[in-house]
Amino acid sequence: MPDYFDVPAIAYEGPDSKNPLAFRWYNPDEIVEGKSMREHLRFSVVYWHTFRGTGSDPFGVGTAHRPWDDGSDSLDNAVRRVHVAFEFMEKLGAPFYAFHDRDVAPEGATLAESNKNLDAVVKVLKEEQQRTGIQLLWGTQNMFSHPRYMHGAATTCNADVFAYAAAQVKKALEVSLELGAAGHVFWGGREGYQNLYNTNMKREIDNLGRFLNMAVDYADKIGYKGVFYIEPKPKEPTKHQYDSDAAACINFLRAYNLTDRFKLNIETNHATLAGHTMMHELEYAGMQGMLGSIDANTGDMLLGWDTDQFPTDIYLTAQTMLTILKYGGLAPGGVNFDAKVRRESFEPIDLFHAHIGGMDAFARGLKIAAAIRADGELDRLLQERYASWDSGIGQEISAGKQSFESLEQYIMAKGNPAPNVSGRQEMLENLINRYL
Ligand code: XUL
Ligand code: CO
Repeated sequence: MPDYFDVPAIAYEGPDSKNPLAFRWYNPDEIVEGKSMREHLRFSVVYWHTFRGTGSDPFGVGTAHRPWDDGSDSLDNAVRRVHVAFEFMEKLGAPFYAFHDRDVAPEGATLAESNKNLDAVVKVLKEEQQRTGIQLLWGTQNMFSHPRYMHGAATTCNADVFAYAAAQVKKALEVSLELGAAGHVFWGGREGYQNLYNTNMKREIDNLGRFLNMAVDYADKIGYKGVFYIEPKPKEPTKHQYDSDAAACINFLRAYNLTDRFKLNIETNHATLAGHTMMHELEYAGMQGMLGSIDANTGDMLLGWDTDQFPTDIYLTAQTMLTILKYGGLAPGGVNFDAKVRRESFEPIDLFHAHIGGMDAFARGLKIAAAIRADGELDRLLQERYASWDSGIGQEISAGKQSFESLEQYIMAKGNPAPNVSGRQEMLENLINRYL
């Protein structure tokens, strides 16, 4: 097998290293809170951006220089890409990857032909997984690129397209089973609307609930036991996606009896498009027991779309890891780099720089979060803030032992509530800065 990247395996060299092709923080075997960094972070490389991204944007064609790719839709090209991908992931030391069905194998003229192409590539993926030990974090299906899905897939107005989508997911689940995927993602693709004048929202959302229940039934039937994830995103491509944020997704999952089988895959840039922070979305999912996995990336404050840039901001990764540690980690989910190099970074080596930076930012975020937790000061301050709920009237309210009438009696007798205490916003922000 030829070497497609003229790069040695990326090693940990420590914070003082000036080598751009080395890790300064990600030290896979280093133990943090009793687990190795490798186990905490479970890094995953995405096939769609890293091996299929061309660097095109709405204003111009692709710029990416990928000498191994002949640009054709041939199976040969697809199989060669598999070898490139595994060489890349092996050299990077990423234990996981993720793909959509159409990322790895060309779409044929019929579904039967697409399935045949997929089978041929899955065979090679499986061999490469066995050779390297790299595993599939999650599989998924592309139900948004082809024109048949212009009105959506599970939420389409065209029942035949719903049937096509069901058959496509059936096959994708068989692939997830075959490759031992730890999870299977449903990102809403074109499930949403541009205009409520032509949309029967109830019918569309009922159909989405029905579709995902059929997916669960089929997974049970074939014995696929991976976790299902919904990936919230508020807009793009439609102006209103049904899975708009963590709260909307959890409400949907409850309404359609899907919470046993589904968790959420929270993506940073989607959180910010929804007007939330990543920490908010993680906290919301975590407190509901629905935090599954994350798509790690970042947007650009000055661009209004899903730019999917690699994360380098230590504040962001520290907040992300603080919340993830609070809810007991991500496994069997992971930190999946749903991120792309920017158009100007067109050389293959840029793929390494981008991932190394993202992995280091997360490793550093993990260490900062663990230090904050070990110190315990933030926790103590939080507990103190809610101390009124740990005894007396607060404890009784929490235990369900009070009513409006008894509370009226209580406060009438007391006269005025106990005085408020400062929220100490600035002090807390300064406290976090101490660990960075
Ligand atoms: C789209 C997005 C997807 C999902 C998988 O914004 O994030 O790539 O992660 O379908
Ligand atoms: Co994503």
